[in-house]
Amino acid sequence: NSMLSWQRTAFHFQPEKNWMNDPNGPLFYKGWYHFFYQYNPNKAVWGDIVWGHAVSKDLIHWLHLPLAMVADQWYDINGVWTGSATILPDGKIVMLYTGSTNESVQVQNLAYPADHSDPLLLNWVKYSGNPVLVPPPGIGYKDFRDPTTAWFTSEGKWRITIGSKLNKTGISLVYDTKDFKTYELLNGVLHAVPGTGMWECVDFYPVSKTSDKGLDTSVNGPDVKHVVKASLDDDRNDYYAFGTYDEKTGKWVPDNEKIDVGIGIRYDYGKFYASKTFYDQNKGRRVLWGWIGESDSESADVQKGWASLQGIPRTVLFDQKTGSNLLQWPVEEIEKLRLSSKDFNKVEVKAGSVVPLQVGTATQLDIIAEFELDNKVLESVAESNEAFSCNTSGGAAKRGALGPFGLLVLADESLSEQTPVYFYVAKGPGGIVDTFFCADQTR
Ligand code: DQQ
Repeated sequence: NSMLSWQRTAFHFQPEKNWMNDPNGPLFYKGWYHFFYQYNPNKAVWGDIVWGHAVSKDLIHWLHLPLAMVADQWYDINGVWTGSATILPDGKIVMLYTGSTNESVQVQNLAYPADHSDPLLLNWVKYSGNPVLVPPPGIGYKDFRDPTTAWFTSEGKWRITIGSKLNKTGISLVYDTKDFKTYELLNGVLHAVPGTGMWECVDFYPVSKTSDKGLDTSVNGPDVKHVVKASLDDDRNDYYAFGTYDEKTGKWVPDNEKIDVGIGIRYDYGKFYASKTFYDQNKGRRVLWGWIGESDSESADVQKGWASLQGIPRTVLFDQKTGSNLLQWPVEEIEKLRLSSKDFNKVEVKAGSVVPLQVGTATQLDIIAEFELDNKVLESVAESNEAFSCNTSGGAAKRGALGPFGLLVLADESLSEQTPVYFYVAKGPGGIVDTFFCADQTR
């Protein structure tokens, strides 16, 4: 493992060196996918945050560009923090981001490309009237950050939401604007969930109930569900929920309050944080970016000279089959990286067994696996009241009737070191079958 930690990625996005965290302002413009990210140019630990910038034709192969924005104004001198892009109907781009001021107050700032004819969007201008938003009365000056992409309302205004908290209740404030310079705070919040703490990097977007096309952020209607996602500062995971959005009041109501934002489903049960989607008008899909932080120590990061990477961008869709979750799939462009493949068919995995797969030599693997449960076994299993959780149910080692099953990756010969990426199927009251997808890093 000490060898592995020195390797750089081949598939995943990372800067040439030093520290990276949240994805920022992803967008497609004049033939290029743009990716901005929270970056420390000086060291492989968080701090001195500016916006790194890279472009790609396929979301997989990246060209590193100069920093897009640095901390050079009183309103962002302590950090150019997370933000989102909005593409206006005339094709112009506005960027909203959080600045940490000279007094470490979190404010929202407006920036835009210096030259819209430049497909690489190399130069960025910060609006002279910044900051455009300061924490409203009652909100902590360090609890006001990460503006979303704006969506267009039927009133002809743009609307954004910004995560915050009130005591231990996570909330998301809503603002209307006509010009991205002056804003009006709506009464009430988009949503609030007690006990979830500070909501970072809130994301809000529509998904289609009936089609597998992605939707522009402003789309609404009877065929649409709205996703709210929050990154819980206390828990360091990204939680989402489906619900109904009422444009008139600016409020969103979860479909099921038991699986509300922050207490229900996560995008990912490995390391995945501060994620953000964007609508890719090039391919008519919604794409999810998420930051994968390190599990290793800070000193190990410093020693190797870099820290963290971005997950492969994923296409997200409402799962019409279950109606209860999103379907996530690595963007189709990933397939171009497959130089050779090996197929294994009809592998039978008996209870308690490990089946070795001879994959040959490779430094990178991209695995597609399909599992089929024995129907007879499925039927014979008794219903259980026991709640399963990737985190607390004993990982990949504790056996239940229908799981865990999956793949042991990064395993040594003796299996003393391994990372199970596994499924767990639980049959609950009423015969309802729930499938969990987990990773176990304990070994
Ligand atoms: N990272 C940014 C903040 C955000 C946090 C600072 C989430 O804007 O809340 O680097 O990881």
